[in-house]
Order: sequence, then C-alpha cells, then structure tokens
Amino acid sequence: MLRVLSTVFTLSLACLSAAQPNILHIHADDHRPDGLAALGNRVLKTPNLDTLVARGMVFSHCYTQGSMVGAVCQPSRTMLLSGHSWQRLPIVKGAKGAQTLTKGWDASMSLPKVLSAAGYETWHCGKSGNEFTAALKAFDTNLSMNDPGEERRGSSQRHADAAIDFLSQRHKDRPFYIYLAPPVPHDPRITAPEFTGFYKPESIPLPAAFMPQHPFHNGEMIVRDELLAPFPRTPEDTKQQLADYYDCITGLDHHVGRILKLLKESGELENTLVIFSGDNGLSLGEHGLFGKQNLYEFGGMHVPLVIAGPGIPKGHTDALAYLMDLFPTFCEFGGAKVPAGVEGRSLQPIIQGKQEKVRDVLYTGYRNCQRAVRDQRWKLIRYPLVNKTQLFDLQADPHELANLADQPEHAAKVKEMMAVLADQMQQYGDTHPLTVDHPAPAEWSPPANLPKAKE
Ligand SMILES: [Ca+2]
Repeated sequence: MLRVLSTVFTLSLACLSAAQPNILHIHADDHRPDGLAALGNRVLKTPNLDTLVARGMVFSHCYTQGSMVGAVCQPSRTMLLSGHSWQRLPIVKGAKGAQTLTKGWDASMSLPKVLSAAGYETWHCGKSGNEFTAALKAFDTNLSMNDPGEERRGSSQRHADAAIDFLSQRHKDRPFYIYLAPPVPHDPRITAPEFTGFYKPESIPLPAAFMPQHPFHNGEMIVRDELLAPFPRTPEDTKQQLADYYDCITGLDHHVGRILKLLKESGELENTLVIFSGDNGLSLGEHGLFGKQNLYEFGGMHVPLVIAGPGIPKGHTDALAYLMDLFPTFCEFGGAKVPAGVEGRSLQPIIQGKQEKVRDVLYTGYRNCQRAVRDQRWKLIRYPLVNKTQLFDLQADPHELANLADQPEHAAKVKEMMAVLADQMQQYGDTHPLTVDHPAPAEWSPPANLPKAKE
C-alpha cells in the first residue's frame, strides 16, 4: 500500500513539474510605460523586448500602488514580493527605517519561498538598495550588484552575464524562477560606450505635457529626483535627459536579447514565461516634473507590463492591474499555493479571456500629500495639504492637461470620484485625510538656494 501511494505521489509530482513553466521576470528600474518601441514609442529602438510584445499580452494599465517614501522603488518591490498593498507592507515606514522589518513577517510567505515550495529553483540578481531585503534573502541564489559611479555603465551586461551563467550551468531537474532586476534605466543615466549618444536630443520630440514648472505645490517639489534637472525646465535639458534615458533602455534591451537568444537556442524559451515590467514610472518633463513622486499617468506609479510564454495569447488589455497582482499570477502559473494575506489578484482570468477585468477602479498614493483614483475614463487626483483637486477625462485628455475639477458641470463627477477614492482608501487601510484643517498655499516657485541632488 505504501509503495502504491509512493508511486502515485511520484507520478503526480512529475505531472505537476511537466506543467510548470519556467518564469523569467525582467524588472527594470524606473522604466516608463511608454518605454518600448512596441508600446508606441516612435523614437526608441528596443527590438528584443519588442519580441515579447509581438507574441505576448500587454497590460497597458498596470501600476504600483503607492509610496510612503521618496524611494518609490522600495515599497513597489516589497509589494511585488509580498503581495501586500502599500499601507500593509511588512516594513517600518520612513525613509531610513523602510528596510527594517516589522515583527511577525514570515519570509516563507515571500514569492521566492512560495514558488520554491512548489518546486522552483529561485534565482535573483539585482540592485541591493531600496529592495525588500528579507525576500531577496529567501531566493536560493541571491546576487546583489550595486554598480556605483562609472560601474553603472556595465550594469545591464553584468546582470545579463549572471543570468546567462546561471542558465548555462544549472541542473535542469526543476523549473526556474528568475527575478532579474538591474538598476536600469534609473539615473545616473550612463551606459556602455556603444549605446552612449545613440539618440540625438534634437531628434526627440518634447513630451506632450511638457511644462517649465508644475502649476502648483504638489506636496514635494524638490525631492531628490526633481533636483536632477534645473528649474525652470527647458526643452533642451528635457530632450537631453530623454536621450540619455533612451540610451540606457536600448543598452538594456540588447543584453535582454542575449538571454532570450540563449533560451531559444537551448529549447527552453517555449516553456518559459517571460515577464517584462518596471518597478515605478517616471516623469521626464511632463507637468514640469522629473521624478516618480507624483501620480500622473506619465508619472511615478504607471509601469509597463508584458507577459509572454506558453499559453499566453498575443493581445492587449486595458484592465486595471497592480504589480502586486503578479504574486498570485505567478503562483497560479506555477501551481503554488497563494499565502493568506496576499491582496494582489491573479491576472490569469484576463490572460485566459475568461474575464475582462479584475477590478473596476484603481487607486494610487504618495506619502500624505497625493491620492488618486481612476476608472477606464475618469481620474481624480487629490492634494490634501494644499486643498487642490484635479479631474481628468483620460479618454479625451490622456496627457492630463485639462483639469476639469473646477468646472461646475463636472461637480457631480468630482463628488462621485472623491467618494470612490475614500472607499478605496478604506479598503486598503489608508487612513490619511483627504482634507486638512489648515491647508498650505498652493502657489509655488523654486527656492533661490536649491539643495544638490544626491546619488
Ligand atoms: Ca525604481
């Protein structure tokens, strides 16, 4: 009897293993949702990542949920690997304390441990700062590369080399889960010589929402990233920054291509899910901003997401998604059990064409100064500290240029969206007020003595 049971168990494990795809998750740093040629960018050259778009599914409305610190990367990556929403993350809030775990976090609940328990070999290579350290330590292999200063130029190559070494040398008795998270195209925007100057600033169009200065104080106007460009913003500087950013993306694309080529040649690509995403978005001149500390569509929270691989149809969805949805999505692909407390929702029903969406609205937040909610058409951004509200019709105005909040005919829509926002905040345990007793003046101009940006 024991032998029969043992045989059945072995067989079922074998079946499970055969059905488990490899998972290669390439998670770029500060990669905008328009940061691939195949995602509609008419300037960029990204032939390798474009192949994922050509055969996979694009989620054009994917977001990280929010950040309680200027380093939006950290809560974003923590949401990804824990599956928890931003106000319920297992970290202490605060810029320096953000890497300290609260009591009670169990690393067995992290994505690498959950996939490992389902039979995966888990491997990470990425930056060590502004990450979810406890979850990174839970990978079977955890390689961190800081690439300070000039070393950044070789970052894309070194990360790809490490992944290629792993893929070439591993025992192929288990499926793999690779989390490859290079610090690219995050600033400093320098890359290898062959990609430096690939784009000419004069051939890059100004962003549709370019402004010399943000029209009011959004709560954090001179945070680190905003100091990377001079005030007021100029067309020349904006184009140069875009050119440098694009150089880094094309360099990253080249080295991703080397990994995809290896997988293809080894015959593993057809059983590998390849996911490309960014940890947060970035403004590059839009609304006078240069950081990720804002809630515009071409701002801090909106990210690219492409999923390609076995069983994934080619297509596009505008379903509202969070990066933390990847946690249960990967679990479903890999036959792993989703731990209690995971708030992300599997995107599998959308991928399989069974559902058009997994949520009706999507909310984002930044510190105590900005909150936003959107549906497929309308978006409201609330700035409690200066008592400002913006309402955008994203269908008519995708670049968020015409604020409709103060127009009497839209008063009912503002009221409705404010109620939706308050409901979302309650749902996700966000207790920050949307109105304060003594709001500060909304007018803002850059101070005469600006601090210097820190690396
Ligand atoms: Ca980032």
